[in-house]
Amino acid sequence: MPRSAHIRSNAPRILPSDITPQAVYQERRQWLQLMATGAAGAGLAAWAGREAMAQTAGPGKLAKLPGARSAVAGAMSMDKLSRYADATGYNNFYEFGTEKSDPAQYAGSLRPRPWTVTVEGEVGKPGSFDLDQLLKLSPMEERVYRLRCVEGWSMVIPWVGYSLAELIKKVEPNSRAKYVEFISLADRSQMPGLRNGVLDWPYTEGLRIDEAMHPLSLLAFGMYGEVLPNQNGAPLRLILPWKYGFKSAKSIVKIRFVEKQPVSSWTESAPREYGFYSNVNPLVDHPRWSQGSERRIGEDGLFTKKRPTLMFNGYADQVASLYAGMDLKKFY
Ligand SMILES: Nc1nc2c(c(=O)[nH]1)N[C@H]1C(S)=C(S)[C@@H](COP(=O)(O)O)O[C@H]1N2
Ligand SMILES: [Mo]
Repeated sequence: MPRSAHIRSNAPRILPSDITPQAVYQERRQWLQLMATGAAGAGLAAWAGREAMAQTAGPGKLAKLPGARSAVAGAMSMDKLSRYADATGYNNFYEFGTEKSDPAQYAGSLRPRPWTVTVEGEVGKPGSFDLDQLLKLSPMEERVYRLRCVEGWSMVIPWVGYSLAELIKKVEPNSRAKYVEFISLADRSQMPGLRNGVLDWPYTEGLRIDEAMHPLSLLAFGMYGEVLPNQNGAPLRLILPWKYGFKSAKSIVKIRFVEKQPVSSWTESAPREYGFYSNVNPLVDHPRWSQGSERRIGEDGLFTKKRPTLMFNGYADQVASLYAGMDLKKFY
């Protein structure tokens, strides 16, 4: 992220608050107890699913988009959920401005429908997908992921979507498809921040194909049981919980399969600061600050201790094998 976003001292203050209402907390405890007894039979799974939905309901202003509790390993963080108000009010979406409060304030001009995603490059079946086609492509799952921003804060959000692999399989990548590039919408009539030259638009991100195919890589259409609010990347975005937040591109319009490693917008803007991999790694400092700890948004009272940042954001059991033998200081 550019210097301005990180060292600004008048950044909006997050008020310390008790983020989880008691009822929600109770439900979560019940669910944990259920899991602890190993009682995950069909009936109970349905019960747990209902509890999960009750637990993660949004404020009810947007269209409902429920998802079944995910069975993907690592998909259900047991950490306390972030408040919906924080998840939708403290955002990075530079197409709407660089202040954390800008996306909530200005993303109303984004039109998430109708929406088309174009798939091109090294695939057997290139083409365009309409949003409604994508919504029906695979069953929706709810996944509670920890998301850590490279700026040193994190949140815990119940996303709704399905593995990106489901879409990738449908378009049949060929043997030259070594990487996948994701391109966000860049429309000046909808995105006032594009007038600002802070990044080279459109916002572009990239993954190695095996990272993109990993079951934890989520193509998200919703959060808190509803469709995505505009400021969170409506109508569809990526969520990769083991990578810094900026790898999770929002409002995607194009997916391109390529042979050569693509250059993302952040790497282009500051290659020393933002590498291609950008795995959460407490051992690799950002050139201007440590990555060893983080503050959980909603927990940050004046005297609240920061949390230690975990390797791969705590998802090492699931993803470390993707990087076996790689020097992760070199490939940061
Ligand atoms: N198109 C686009 N995608 C983006 C960004 C952005 O500015 N534009 N910011 C990234 C960063 S830095 C983070 S931390 C996450 C924030 O997601 P959230 O606002 O839903 O928490 O989105 C990522 N995806
Ligand atoms: Mo970020």
